Amino acid sequence: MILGASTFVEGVDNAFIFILGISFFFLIGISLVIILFLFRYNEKRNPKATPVKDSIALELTWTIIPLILVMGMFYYGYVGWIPMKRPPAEGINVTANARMWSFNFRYENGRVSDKLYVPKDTAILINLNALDVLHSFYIPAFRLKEDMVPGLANNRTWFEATKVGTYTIFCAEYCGLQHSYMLSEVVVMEPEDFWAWYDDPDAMVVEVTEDVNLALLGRQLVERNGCVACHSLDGRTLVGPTFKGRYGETITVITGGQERQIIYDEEYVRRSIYEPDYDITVGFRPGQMLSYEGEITEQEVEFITEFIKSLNE
Ligand code: HEC
Ligand SMILES: [Cu+2]
Repeated sequence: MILGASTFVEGVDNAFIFILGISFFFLIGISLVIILFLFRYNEKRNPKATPVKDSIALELTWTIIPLILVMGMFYYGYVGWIPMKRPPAEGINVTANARMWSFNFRYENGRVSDKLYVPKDTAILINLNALDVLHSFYIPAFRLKEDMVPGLANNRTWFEATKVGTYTIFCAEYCGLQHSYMLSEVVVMEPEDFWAWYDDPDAMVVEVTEDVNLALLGRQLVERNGCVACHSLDGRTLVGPTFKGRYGETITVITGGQERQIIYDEEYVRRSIYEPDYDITVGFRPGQMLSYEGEITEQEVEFITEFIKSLNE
């Protein structure tokens, strides 16, 4: 039926279609009976009502048939759900990090990506890690949804994709102001393409040649990492200060409870990204922005700085 691309699809769709089918059967059946009774038992045709009293047959019918139907729903639901709770022992381990308001994915070899790249027909074992508040990991095309709970041990899920393609990942738990920005993609590839991507040692470091536009790389990083959910590029104040027109200015921050003046320079951007609560920009609250230590490399900080600088032009 509706686009599906994992081994869970059949189980979930069977339960859905079974319940939907029963619902339609009763919707149509009850509507027809109501119409029929309107004619058959109206006052002209049937002036005197004959109440039914103590009918064992009737009682049994309307107890046993619904019981069978709901047990059928339970059966399909259970059969569809069990595989989700029984991950295979072997597979590719990925940690999915969620924060307000973006996802990123960390692989065992240290690769970090804002999209989830996976090979087809392979079990992907996902360790769900919510860094701040409740989120939920939802891939409709895989019929997969699992809450991400901060601090919950063993918060895991898994899937096996069956079709090459790109599918949306949503956060399905309202997690604050920009919740609707919180989405990513899972890219299912042929295994050889996936391993080529996975093993590419150069993929993490961008070679800086003359014609690479650093500010453009910075813009992509700022968009991919979801910084734009909190920092506008046009001067508006969102959750955090805007990136526009700040670079090079003397700004007032609170450091360890003391107000001080500092220059918004590369070092300040770097510290803001790795230790956001060290200097708090006046007028903003600490604890809103989480550290990107281990997620954004030193080189990427450089690109982001170039981008923030370019917003002054
Ligand atoms: C959840 C919201 C949120 C996200 C996401 C976020 N920040 Fe922040 N950021 C803040 C807040 C709030 C402040 C101000 C408080 C403080 O200084 O910690 C801030 C401060 C900053 C500052 C200092 C700005 C100034 O004008 O003084 C920089 C630079 C910065 N963030 C960069 C980033 C980058 C780069 C990213 C993405 C990799 C990012 N932030 C993601 C909320 C966020
Ligand atoms: Cu969320």
